[in-house]
Amino acid sequence: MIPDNHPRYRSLVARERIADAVRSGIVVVEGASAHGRGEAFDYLLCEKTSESALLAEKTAAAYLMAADRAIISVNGNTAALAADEIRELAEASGAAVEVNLFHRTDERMAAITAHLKAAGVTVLEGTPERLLPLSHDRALCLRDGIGTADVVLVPLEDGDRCEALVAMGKTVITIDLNPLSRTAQTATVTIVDELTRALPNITRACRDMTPETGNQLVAAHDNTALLRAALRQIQETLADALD
Ligand code: PTJ
Repeated sequence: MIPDNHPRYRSLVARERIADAVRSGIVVVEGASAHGRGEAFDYLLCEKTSESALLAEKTAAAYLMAADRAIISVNGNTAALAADEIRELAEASGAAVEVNLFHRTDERMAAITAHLKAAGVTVLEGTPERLLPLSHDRALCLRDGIGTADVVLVPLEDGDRCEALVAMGKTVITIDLNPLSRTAQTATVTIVDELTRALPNITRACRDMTPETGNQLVAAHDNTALLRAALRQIQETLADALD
């Protein structure tokens, strides 16, 4: 039991959730390693949402609200850390939720779907098809979901699949604490922020969005500038520590 006055309470709770979810089969062991990489980058970002990340979150909300067919793609880590936040974002944005896994097994698909449903998330279900230009099961998705979506939110995504989604002409929004990852560098909108801080900010922005603000955010969007701002943030953290 982690005392709630512990200075690193949020981080320790998240780590414990990931460990529990590894034990229950929702998160793969590789997901625990991915989480640790995220923790390290979050340290360098002072575990806070930066101004540029908040702008990215508002821009993501603008794309989601303007979409014809928006999908939130959920993997094991996202389900374990943020089932409630996913439900709220789906409600606020009108986006549908699809479970889409890198390490895909029928057992994990069922466990993650059940976990999301228990949190009140409506999950798209159906027969997956090989619709993404990728080998192996990473190509599988639902035709009525990611297959025909124009906007896809893929938190903690792998670089190949992000590239494949962009190559299919989709607007890809990612949440990734590593601004140097291939996903971060390839996505249309990269949110360099921690998942459980980012999702409520996107939800809030969806609720407050007007068509005028949305159009302005999309017109002004510059992902390279967002990535550079995140790298500068890390540079400043390191420079301050050296002072
Ligand atoms: O559940 P599955 O089978 O779909 O597998 C999911 C993982 C995460 C294992 C898979 O997508 C994967 O291998 O991802 P990567 O390529 O390791 O990328 C994960 C990225 O997410 C890394 O750049 C991490 O820094 C980042 N990350 C980890 N935890 C968080 C995060 N970003 C935001 N918030 C986090 N909590």
